[in-house]
Amino acid sequence: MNVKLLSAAALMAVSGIICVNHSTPLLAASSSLTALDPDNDGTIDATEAKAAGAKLFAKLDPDNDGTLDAKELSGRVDEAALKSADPDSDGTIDQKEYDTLVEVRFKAADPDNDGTLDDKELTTDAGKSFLLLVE
Ligand SMILES: [Ca+2]
Ligand SMILES: [Ca+2]
Ligand SMILES: [Ca+2]
Repeated sequence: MNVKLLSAAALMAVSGIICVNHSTPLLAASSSLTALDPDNDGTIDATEAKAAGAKLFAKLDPDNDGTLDAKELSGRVDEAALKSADPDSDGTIDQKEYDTLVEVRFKAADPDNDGTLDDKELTTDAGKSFLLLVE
């Protein structure tokens, strides 16, 4: 086999790999991403994050009094985070404070600053912290 044939074979192999990746994007995406990505573009944008956050907020607040306390947020927001997310210091997080917290964690999980979270960004520690607020 001469060099030209070899490189042609390598090229075919590479394009074959790319084709496989393109045909299976949904299999590669995490279930989190799929669930949080209604427009199905493979990333979570700020609007989708806010909508998912509002949905979880309602789920965590079954008595519908509009606030979440430390107990309702346990495992998602620790004491220190709750304090910093509670500027009116009433010990609970209301929907507006929750929105802000989602926004803060969204930005922290978006180091490339393109305004969206992709599958890779969601697997980082910051990404996981963000997911705790939206699913
Ligand atoms: Ca999306
Ligand atoms: Ca509050
Ligand atoms: Ca990003």
